[in-house]
Amino acid sequence: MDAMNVESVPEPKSHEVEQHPPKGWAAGVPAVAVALARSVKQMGTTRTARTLTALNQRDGFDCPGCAWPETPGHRKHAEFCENGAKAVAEEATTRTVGPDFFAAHTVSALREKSEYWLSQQGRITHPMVLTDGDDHYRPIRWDQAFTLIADELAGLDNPDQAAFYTSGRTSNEAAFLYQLFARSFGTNNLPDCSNMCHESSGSALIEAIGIGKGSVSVPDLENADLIIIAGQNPGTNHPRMLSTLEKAKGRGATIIAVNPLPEAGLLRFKDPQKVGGVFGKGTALADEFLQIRIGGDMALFRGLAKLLLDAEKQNPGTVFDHAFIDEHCLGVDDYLAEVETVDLAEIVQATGLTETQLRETADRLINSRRTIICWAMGLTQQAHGVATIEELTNVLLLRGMIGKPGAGVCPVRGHSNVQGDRTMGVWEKMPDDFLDALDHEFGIEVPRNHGFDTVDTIRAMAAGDIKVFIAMGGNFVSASPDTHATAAAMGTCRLTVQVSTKLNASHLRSGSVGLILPTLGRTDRDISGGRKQEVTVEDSMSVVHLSRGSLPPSGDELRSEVAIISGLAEATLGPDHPVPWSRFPADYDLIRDHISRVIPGFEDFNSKVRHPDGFVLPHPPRDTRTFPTSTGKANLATNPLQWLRVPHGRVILQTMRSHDQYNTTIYGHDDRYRGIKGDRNIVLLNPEDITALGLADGQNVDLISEFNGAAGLEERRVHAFRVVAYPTPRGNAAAYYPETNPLVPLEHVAAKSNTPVSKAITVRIEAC
Ligand SMILES: Nc1nc2c(c(=O)[nH]1)N[C@H]1C(S)=C(S)[C@@H](COP(=O)(O)OP(=O)(O)OC[C@H]3O[C@@H](n4cnc5c(=O)[nH]c(N)nc54)[C@H](O)[C@@H]3O)O[C@H]1N2
Ligand SMILES: Nc1nc2c(c(=O)[nH]1)N[C@H]1C(S)=C(S)[C@@H](COP(=O)(O)OP(=O)(O)OC[C@H]3O[C@@H](n4cnc5c(=O)[nH]c(N)nc54)[C@H](O)[C@@H]3O)O[C@H]1N2
Ligand SMILES: [Mo]
Repeated sequence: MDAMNVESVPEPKSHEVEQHPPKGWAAGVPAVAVALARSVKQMGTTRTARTLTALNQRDGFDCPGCAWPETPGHRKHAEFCENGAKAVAEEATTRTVGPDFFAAHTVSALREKSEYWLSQQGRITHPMVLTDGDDHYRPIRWDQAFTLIADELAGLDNPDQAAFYTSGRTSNEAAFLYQLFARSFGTNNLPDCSNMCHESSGSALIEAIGIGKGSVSVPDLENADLIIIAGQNPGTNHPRMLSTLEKAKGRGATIIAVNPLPEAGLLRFKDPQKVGGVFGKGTALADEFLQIRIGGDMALFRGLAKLLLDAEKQNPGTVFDHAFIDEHCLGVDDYLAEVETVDLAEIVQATGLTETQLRETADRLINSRRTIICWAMGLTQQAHGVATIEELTNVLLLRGMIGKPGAGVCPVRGHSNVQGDRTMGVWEKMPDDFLDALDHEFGIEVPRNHGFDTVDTIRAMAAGDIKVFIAMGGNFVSASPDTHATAAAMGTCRLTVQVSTKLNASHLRSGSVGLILPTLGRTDRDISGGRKQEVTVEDSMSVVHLSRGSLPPSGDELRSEVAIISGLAEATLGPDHPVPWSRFPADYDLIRDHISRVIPGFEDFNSKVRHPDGFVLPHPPRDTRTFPTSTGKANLATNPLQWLRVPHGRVILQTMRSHDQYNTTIYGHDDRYRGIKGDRNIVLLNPEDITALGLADGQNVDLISEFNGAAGLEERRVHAFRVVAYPTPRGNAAAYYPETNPLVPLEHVAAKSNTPVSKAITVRIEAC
């Protein structure tokens, strides 16, 4: 189909890295130019125009880029950002990967290719199978694929030998059917990408306020006095958030960025959709940049709590919201007793900030009537991530900053429907009332024991306890920690099945038998039962709305996720199963009707979701200051203070996204805002660390992670990374995900949430 198809996407020559000083501003004209150039390259001009005008419009499709919401009532023409447009271009590409491609490439040869090369080959067009001992994927008919899977599932000793992974792009309808299928089959083994993402936020917020979702809306942000953005790089990962922040700023909000790196989007922003943004200097977004040491955030919020407590003691009744605390909170006395013991010198050491910065930030908190704290992976992917999020929630609760306009918690989600997938029941430990509702709705009996999350699935695979692995999207091998261990674990399965849009490394690390099932994406037209089917998604602020793809699919063999799950369920559970599987593909309204009777907040789903802006799900703390926790109150957790000490001669490494990738899908090699171009195997180090470690800028090194596991010191190595001098704090390094995932120990996980610690790996550096 496209001449660019197979061989012409070159691998970049390694270490041709070009470095420019990091950019002081984000977006602007270059952003629009890059977005358009990439779109035209992937799909040509006509399809580009058609696609970008339908993006995030009321009658268009939801951007597969991120979960940032659209402003209600204000969806404007061309509501897209550079990285949303790139995400769309990658999906709507006219390049294809079909049987010819797989005939031309052996699996062993493809294993040598980078994720970038694999990503750039295009959309998968046919169901393919890799049988034991073969080195080529070969075409297989859909019905044969379903029978093969059904037979393997039927042959298991028990249903818990199967695991059903989900990535966060799956629609609500598909997610609901998928978990229903897994549970009807008999297991709660539903690991998902969220286990590696915002699980720490969910764990902390469910305990603290009774619901694992953010409590603010876009208008809340626009009307806040103070917005703290910790451990998040919105200029790259949630670019539309910058417009919201700009608006907030225009109304007088103060913005504080808490990050080890001076990320462009946090410092200054040029809105490409405004004349001023095109020609002017842009808006300075952050009023204060707190360059924190990796893992220092819990100490920061504990230190702020101590300064609030001191101020409250000096002027009783002026700092804490006593009426709110008395009516709604538990655990305040214990928490404040712990806060009392804080030594500010330790906070300074843990955070790398000055006492003046801490005092100024505390004053800003005290003077703000409406405070919002936003966060993402810099906080969640830490061993003490849950405690850190509990701590920041405590600070908000002391000030009564939940359940009133312009204030609250704002965990900024990643994948465009990761929050919706959870609402639909994709979680290994859904509460019993949800499971009871499934039983009642369908006349079935689903299991109650908790299933495996992502890390436990890998452990179980390695122990030989998972025989069939099914993935609804994602790239399990590359996104998970400990790449080599995870790849080996996948290899122990009898069957691995991946429902995918694009080729990735997980397809090349299958079980004895591997299946790839090609599916429609968010941009694709979905016609079934003689009509155009629509799906729904939920954004980061609990707004549910429709998404309608419009592009002609890459081939006739592609099927919707709904059709694939229904076909699979019918083959596995038989025609007499009480769930009417065969009726779903032709009528997504029917799925929504079931959802409306199972999940609270979805009553009248089909009519509510046809409102132009969709509808907002209930959130008791936000709506009525009620806290559906085990105690019925908001709980302030008391945890011992935790922060990271850098061992002598080592650095703490965080693994993050460049400006030119979507998780494991690599678009290119231009991390524009950080000024790094041409290579992804790089490690950012503070210039003084480079000297202290006896290294030189530009030198090639091996990175060796050191982890004290159950059996003693474990070492993991990646080879030939280039040292790049960068303004990161002393003792703190940074490198890209997924290239550095082989360094993340499978056993190094956050307490309570079991999230891999991808932002704090102890690393030794050796010249190579
Ligand atoms: N274009 C694009 N958009 C995306 C994605 C993508 O890959 N590409 N991925 C999507 C997904 S799934 C997600 S989860 C989100 C991720 O969005 P982010 O969380 O913004 O993603 P990361 O690149 O992991 O960035 C983490 C940020 O935390 C900082 N950080 C690291 N350690 C610490 C720490 O200890 N403390 C503090 N305060 N900061 C720290 C890093 O310097 C970095 O700025 O983005 C979503 N949107
Ligand atoms: N070291 C390190 N590791 C990390 C992270 C980190 O910051 N550092 N971040 C973690 C986070 S936050 C996340 S969310 C995970 C991401 O983990 P995943 O969600 O598993 O990974 P992705 O790279 O987003 O998955 C990309 C693949 O999804 C498929 N796909 C895309 N769109 C669709 C669709 O509409 N339907 C279907 N069925 N398939 C589709 C394509 O085949 C594509 O190759 O990675 C985690 N891993
Ligand atoms: Mo994520």
